[in-house]
Amino acid sequence: MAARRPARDGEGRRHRAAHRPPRPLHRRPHHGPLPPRRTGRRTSLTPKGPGDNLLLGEQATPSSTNGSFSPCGAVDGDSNGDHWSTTTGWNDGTKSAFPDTYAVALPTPTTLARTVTTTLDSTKYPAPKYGLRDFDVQAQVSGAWVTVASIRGNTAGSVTSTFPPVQASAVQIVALDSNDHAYSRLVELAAYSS
Ligand SMILES: [Ca+2]
Repeated sequence: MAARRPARDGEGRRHRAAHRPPRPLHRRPHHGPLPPRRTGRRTSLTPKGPGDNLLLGEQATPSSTNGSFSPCGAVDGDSNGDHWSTTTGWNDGTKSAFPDTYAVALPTPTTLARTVTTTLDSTKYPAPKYGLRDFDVQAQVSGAWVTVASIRGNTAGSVTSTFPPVQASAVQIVALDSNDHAYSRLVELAAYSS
C-alpha cells in the first residue's frame, strides 16, 4: 500500500531540480511570508483505534493469486463489488481446485470478535453466481488456526460473522467452494474487536 510513496518523492525531487532557477548574482533579502515547506511526506497507515477495521492495509498472504490480481486488493478498504478489478479484489489462481486460503497478519496479537467477508457481488457478477459459497473464517491463536465461523451455501455479497473474542495474530478465509465452482473471489476482508 505504501509502494507509491518512494515514486512520488523521487518524482517531486526530479521535478524541482529541473525547474530550479539560476542562482542570482546578488542575494537580496527575502520579504514577505515564506512559502509552506513541502516535505513530500505521506502517512499511508495510521494506528488503528476502537471500531476500526484491523485488517486494513495489513500484510495479506493468499495460497495463490490469479494473473495480475493484487493480493492486497481485499484489504484496501474498498468493499464495493462494482469496483471489482485486479487492484481492488483478490481472485485465486487455481481454477476449480479448492480449498484456497487468504490470510492477513496483524502487527500484534489483537482481540477479534467479528469479521466481515465481502465476496464478489455486483450487477455484472452477482454473488449467487460468482460469490464464495462455502468458507471458514479462522483466527490464528497462539500459533494455531482456530475456526471461528463456518459458512455454507452462501449467496450473499457480504457475510458478517460474530464469535466469542479471541486474541489473534492473523485471520484467514479458507474457501471451500464458490457458486461457480471455479474461483475464490474476495472484494474485501475486514475484522473488528467487537
Ligand atoms: Ca477491496
